[in-house]
Amino acid sequence: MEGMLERKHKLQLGGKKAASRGWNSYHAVLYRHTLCFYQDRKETLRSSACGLPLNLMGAECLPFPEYTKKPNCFRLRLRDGSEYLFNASSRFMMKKWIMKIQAS
Ligand code: I3P
Repeated sequence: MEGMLERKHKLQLGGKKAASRGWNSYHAVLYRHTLCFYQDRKETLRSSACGLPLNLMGAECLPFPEYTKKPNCFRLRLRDGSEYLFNASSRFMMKKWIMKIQAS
């Protein structure tokens, strides 16, 4: 699965507050056990990713309605203690991303 996602890095490795916690938009691509980010769709063809892929093994992914500044937020907690918030383009896409990430 792939598509546009807004991303906020909340906690870094070990659960410490991430240094840069603003929102950014990416073209996200879900491979088997990893989630990768690109500036836009054409960068996927060049394999030119933004940052390291997120390892989804042992991760937890759930809706995050507690975050009220964006409408379709979900939270991804990785096994290494880091945490990301994502905002999808619609409620339908949010549910689809969560389902696919949980199944990865
Ligand atoms: C962050 C930016 C984020 C904000 C975050 C700020 O500042 O304003 O939008 O998250 O708040 O630290 P900067 O751009 O200087 O990194 P929210 O929109 O979720 O509030 P935070 O420290 O509460 O994560």
